[in-house]
Amino acid sequence: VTPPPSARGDVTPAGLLVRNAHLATMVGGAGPYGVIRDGALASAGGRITWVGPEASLPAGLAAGEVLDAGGAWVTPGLVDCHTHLVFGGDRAGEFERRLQGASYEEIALAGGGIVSTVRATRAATDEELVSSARGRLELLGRRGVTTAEIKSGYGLDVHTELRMLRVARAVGEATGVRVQTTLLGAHALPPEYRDDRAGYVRLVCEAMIPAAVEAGLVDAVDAFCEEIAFTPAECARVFDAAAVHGLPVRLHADQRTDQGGAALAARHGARSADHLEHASVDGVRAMAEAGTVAVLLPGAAHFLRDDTVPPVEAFRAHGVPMAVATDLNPGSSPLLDPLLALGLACLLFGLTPEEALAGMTRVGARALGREGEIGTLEAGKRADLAVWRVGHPAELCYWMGAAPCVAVVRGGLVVTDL
Ligand code: DI6
Ligand code: FE
Repeated sequence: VTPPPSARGDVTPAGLLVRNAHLATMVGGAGPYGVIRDGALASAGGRITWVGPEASLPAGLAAGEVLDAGGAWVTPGLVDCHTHLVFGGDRAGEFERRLQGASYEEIALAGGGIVSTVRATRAATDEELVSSARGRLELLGRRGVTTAEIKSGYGLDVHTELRMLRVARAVGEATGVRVQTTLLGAHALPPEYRDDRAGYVRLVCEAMIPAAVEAGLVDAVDAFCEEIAFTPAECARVFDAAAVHGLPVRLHADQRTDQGGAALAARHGARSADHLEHASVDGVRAMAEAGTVAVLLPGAAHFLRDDTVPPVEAFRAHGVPMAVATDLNPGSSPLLDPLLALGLACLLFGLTPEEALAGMTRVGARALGREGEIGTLEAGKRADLAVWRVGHPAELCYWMGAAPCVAVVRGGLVVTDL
């Protein structure tokens, strides 16, 4: 890839022409990967203005900066629609204990697990949180991610949850990766509320959500519906509070046990239900009717050594769109490589490479409610692209540990010093 002369400026270039590229546009219904071989793409003002075979490039579009991709593949910038990448500390010690036989649930019930990361996050300074989260987001960015969702959920008090959301926004600004924030106050019961579950759910609904809205820090609300976390009724209360503020909702649903989470998410018109290893076919049907996206997180299944496969065949049969994300978090998915998430989605869950890549582009965008703006290479969408040194898009799922991303384009601005 030859960098254009003014690639490092921090202004949006007036016009960019990407040429000598094979495009995986990921436009639905446009054939496998929406491929355009020997393609070109033009952008102006940060938006894509033209996509097609280079041979048909209209003459007027050739002006402005040129990125010669040298025959590389270009995809939409990756959309990692489910991460928890702001947190203090790590859980490598817990990993060791699990490998000696302790289960994720046993550790959680003994006061470890999510709550141990809550302790570390509350104790961390803003600078510490920014610096560690920034490193993780930079890694994702270098590996082709141009939009990431980041959840709170390791603060579990109003002050620290807002701090997490502020850090999430700050690392977005610092890295240039577009960040969407999600309030996950209902992630675990904090120790100080051990004997007052209802009181904590009230805190989330009546204090946390309004404070996050007031501070302008929140784009969506999530909850963890699980035996070790919150009941369906408690999650429903959180969803009702989100609805009062017009916030879209999502749910950590049926990850470890079938709680009817998929159907609960659908009943509340959730944008997505996530994990879903144990979701029932009834739940899948309800999601199809509600238009709820299934977000698959194979990094967590792999890291927790859970061989239960989400009902992928049913998602296909009922037309539920499948997204794929890293779930980057310290306890169940310390996964810093978006392409490894794609590979695991294929190998553990049986997605095709094309489904997996669509899951981290077009469908990931839909899980964030941004399908009109990002996720495919089409005129009118943001010029967010990733450039890959591969011979075919399936290689993005095939290699394990490769680093084929040679450039990204963010809003029409080329970044080659990855
Ligand atoms: N499910 C997950 O996989 C993460 N959160 C959740 O609700 C795990 C969070 C952790 O273990 O720290
Ligand atoms: Fe998660």
